Amino acid sequence: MNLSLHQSTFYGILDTGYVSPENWVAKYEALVSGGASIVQIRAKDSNQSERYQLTEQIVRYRAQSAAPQPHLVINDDLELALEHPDLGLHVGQEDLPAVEARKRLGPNRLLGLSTHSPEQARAAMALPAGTLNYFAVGPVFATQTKPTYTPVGLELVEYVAKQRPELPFFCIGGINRRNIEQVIAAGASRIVTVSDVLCSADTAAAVRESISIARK
Ligand code: TZP
Ligand code: MG
Repeated sequence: MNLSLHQSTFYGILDTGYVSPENWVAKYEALVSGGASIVQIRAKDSNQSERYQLTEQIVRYRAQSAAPQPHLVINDDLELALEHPDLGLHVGQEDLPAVEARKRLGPNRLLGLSTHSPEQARAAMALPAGTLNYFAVGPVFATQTKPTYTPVGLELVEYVAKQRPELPFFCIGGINRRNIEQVIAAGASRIVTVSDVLCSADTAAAVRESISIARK
């Protein structure tokens, strides 16, 4: 599989905090048809069997779909990622260390890491080549999706962009169609939005609009 993310602009998250089980596959489909390059399954409030079942639904949908599918990653569940050959993994600072995760995943799956400070971003950029496929920077703005985290502000986006990292980075947290322009102006070219697109009645159109603002 081609793991290059250089053409990618939008990263979607299928989050159980916003999407009910009845809408699970339809919202995935909407993120994909809007143009998401990566979709993450984030099921923080689900137990293991629910998480497996929700993942299974998406894996099955992808297998029978004729349309090209984006990368699919699981939040913080290496064992679940290893169950399905086309799953990647996203880890946070408190999760399995990225070097360890890469060893377990092998070279052919997507691996991403969250960062929340200049130190963490520098550490991500300094990991051995081939460890990460991308890192995330945020929360840029305050957000109800991750309410206990202090926003890092556009300053961290500017700082990371100035390092001109070879590794693609995605900005996340409180980003919506009204403020994407500010994030891009700070030097980003890739974004993640969760609630803005998931809470929209037309998620595919919201993703499309986000991408077109980001690429302007
Ligand atoms: N990590 C940092 S901020 C965040 C995550 C998962 C939540 C982003 O959600 P939203 O709704 O786009 O602010
Ligand atoms: Mg985590």
